[in-house]
Amino acid sequence: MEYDFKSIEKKWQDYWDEHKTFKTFEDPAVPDDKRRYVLDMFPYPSGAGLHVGHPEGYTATDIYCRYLRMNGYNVLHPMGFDSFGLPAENYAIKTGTHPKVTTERNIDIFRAQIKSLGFSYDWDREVSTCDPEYYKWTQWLFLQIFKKGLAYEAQIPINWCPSCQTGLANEEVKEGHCERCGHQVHRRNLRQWVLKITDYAERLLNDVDKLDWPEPIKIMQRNWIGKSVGAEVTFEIEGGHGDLKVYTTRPDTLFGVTYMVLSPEHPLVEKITTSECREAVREYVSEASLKSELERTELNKEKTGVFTGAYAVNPLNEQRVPIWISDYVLISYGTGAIMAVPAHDGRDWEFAKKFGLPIVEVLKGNVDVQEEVYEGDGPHVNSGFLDGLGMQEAIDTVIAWLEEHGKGKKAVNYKLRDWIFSRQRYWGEPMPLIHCPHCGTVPVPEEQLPLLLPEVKKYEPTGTGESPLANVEEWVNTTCPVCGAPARRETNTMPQWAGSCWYYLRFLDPHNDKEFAARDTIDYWMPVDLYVGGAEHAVLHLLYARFWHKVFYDLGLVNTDEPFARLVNQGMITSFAYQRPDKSLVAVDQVEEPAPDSFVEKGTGVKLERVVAKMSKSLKNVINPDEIVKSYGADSLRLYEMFMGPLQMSKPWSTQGLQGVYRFLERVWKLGEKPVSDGPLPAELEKTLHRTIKKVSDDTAALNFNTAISQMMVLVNDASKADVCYRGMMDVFARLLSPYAPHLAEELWAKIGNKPCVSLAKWPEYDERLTVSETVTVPVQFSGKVREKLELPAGLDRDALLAAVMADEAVKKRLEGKTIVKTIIVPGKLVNLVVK
Ligand code: ANZ
Ligand code: ZN
Ligand code: ZN
Repeated sequence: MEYDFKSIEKKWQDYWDEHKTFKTFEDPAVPDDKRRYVLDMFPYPSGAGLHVGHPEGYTATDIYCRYLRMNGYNVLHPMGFDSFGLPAENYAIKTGTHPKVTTERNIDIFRAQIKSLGFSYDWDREVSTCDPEYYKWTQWLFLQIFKKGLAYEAQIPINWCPSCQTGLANEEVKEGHCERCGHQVHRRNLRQWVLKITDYAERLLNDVDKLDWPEPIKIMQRNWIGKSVGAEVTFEIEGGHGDLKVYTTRPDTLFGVTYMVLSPEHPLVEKITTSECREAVREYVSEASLKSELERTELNKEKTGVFTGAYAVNPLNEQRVPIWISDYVLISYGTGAIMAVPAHDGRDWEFAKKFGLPIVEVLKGNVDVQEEVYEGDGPHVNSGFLDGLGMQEAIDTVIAWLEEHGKGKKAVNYKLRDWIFSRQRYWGEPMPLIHCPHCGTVPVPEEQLPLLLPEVKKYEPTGTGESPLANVEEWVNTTCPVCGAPARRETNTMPQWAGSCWYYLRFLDPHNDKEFAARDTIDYWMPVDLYVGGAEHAVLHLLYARFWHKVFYDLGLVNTDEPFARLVNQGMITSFAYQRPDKSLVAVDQVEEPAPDSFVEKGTGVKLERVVAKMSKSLKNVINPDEIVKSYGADSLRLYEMFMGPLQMSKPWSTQGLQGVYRFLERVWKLGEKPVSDGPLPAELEKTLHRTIKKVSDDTAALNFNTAISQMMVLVNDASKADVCYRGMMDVFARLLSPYAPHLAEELWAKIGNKPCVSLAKWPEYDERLTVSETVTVPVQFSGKVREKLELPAGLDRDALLAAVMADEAVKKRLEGKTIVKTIIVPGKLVNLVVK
């Protein structure tokens, strides 16, 4: 018989469904250290369907879950859909279909696609964030945050996308453009709801240290929070205009201050500007208001500014310094005003040069500060009582002096801003708040939740800055739940992040209609032991979810102060692309391969270079998982995506590689077709078998799936040499294969007469004495330079050797953030990785 993956896969998927094989219970008999919560970043069900990046992470967690289950763990492994948000709404507007309709349709497609891959989710726990049963609790949790005083309304300049006609969080603006639609973003004053994430800045920062997360993500979170330690210094403004406070990280440079700068939006600008300067200042302020924050702070940009005519007095030496305004000082950071030290700050230096302001050296470096800025350390000079001190010593000394004289104090600032939490859009959770003319803003009573999103005919943004909900009179007009007077509902909706801030908690108890999740289920499962997803969520989702979770912790709603103990980022699956000598790219269907590894353009015969690029429609190199499942089966897709390379690395798709994996599964199938023998295993095969159990166990536990697979290939190779299929071998191998290619494994398991199902069978054990093997030392080169020497089993073939090298921790470290462009392998002797 042929390897008929189609009917095998259907048969076992139906079996698992029917028997609810993967349904999970909070079994109290399972001890705490045998419970695991393994979570995927749930998908946003876009109209495009699943792409090959989704199954990568999902397969990884699925293998791990199946492995844990077979090792006696109680495993929670759920899946759901992040279904509110802008793309669905934009798509709906474009196609004239209600977002509810398109979202439901997309979810059905996604679910079917995910199910076709044989993942061991407990589907009874599926959630969808746009389901009223779900968002009832999003609203409830928001109200807890509101009642804790962590939500406030403010008129603030926000990022406004004129195309989406909505406000965007800073995190949704990429280089001045809307992350969703690419349109340039403007600044606009709007009434907004804001969450006080800054109240949690210090804890969000400190607790990063205790997370088992990839270092690059931890660094990004720290930088995003951006803690800065310095001082607030008070300067007196001449002419009885009061005080001017500045934030500086370098109070030690106070003797080098030669001017001050206010942000154009600073409230003192109006007050202190002299009549001679008024006109120029007004003009400058109005020009600055048109620029985005990004444009204003661009480093290379020529400095601009105007003098206000006013002077401040340096608290240390009583010197008069002119006060200017310039757009390189932002209103949103520190105090919105700075003391300028051109000798030792690059931006100030450029500004001083441009406007002919004096430059006074106060730290001795080896440069002439009139010619170039000096930002290094050194003994202080021209600095009175600070002379001779180094930077840190001087900072401490000045702060002590300032505090003693009431002229300033130590201060801490964060780059992190409060989180603008409202959107002027339709397709989101309505905010459960009511504006009463007598009582102010009051919560919708909890027993009235969910506050349903009203059905509307027009869900297009109004463009006025109000959400389309504002036009639904019968919904907006209500009565105040406190005093009964006529009142209006809040019409802003929540941002897409709201639903994904807590979905991992709803999975614990998805059908509970009394609470967002019963406390005992939270205590049973939390925190998430392993969270797998793309690195693109480094700061957005992961920071917001941590924030909400900490608030819940403070409210006594959850038992841990962090939601995700361990995080793994899957690498991106890229594709090959083909480049002409002028670096322009050629669509894949225009490429010919006259000889191995040589590529030319069809028609023209121009020589092409093969490069790695993101999959894109225009290059025709997008891989559709559905088609792969159709032609090769889910087991092949799963196995191939894991075999491509280490999970965390970015790797290019290769159809040849996929075919290689398919042939391997075919061999496995053929092995199972041989007559079954109950005889003892030949000695060599027995050794290979035990080595394989050990390697697959260790590698699977460490998420090194590619090397586990290559070891299974070694075993199948050895086992295929016999004319029979040894039951003793297949009984073990089916179990080892089961997490990876679960459908075929079930079939083989049944074929040798075992009762279903192998997915719940006990993981095999090995005899340590049978696993020792000869080893060789293999030098590993990076672009030709030997960087590591690895002890590896003798006799590995090219693929197995490469896989073993790539699984090494030291090698993985060196490869972080790099791409392998070429590999040179001499089995038993050398591996050279050419990296970029
Ligand atoms: C004097 C000085 C001298 C500064 C020196 C630096 C070097 P971080 O580390 O990012 O916190 N600054 C303060 N508020 C600002 C604002 N609203 N817009 C633009 N720049 C602002 O940077 C703090 C430093 O950035 C502060 O320290 C201030 O310049 C500037 F040799 O003060 B410094
Ligand atoms: Zn947009
Ligand atoms: Zn009222």
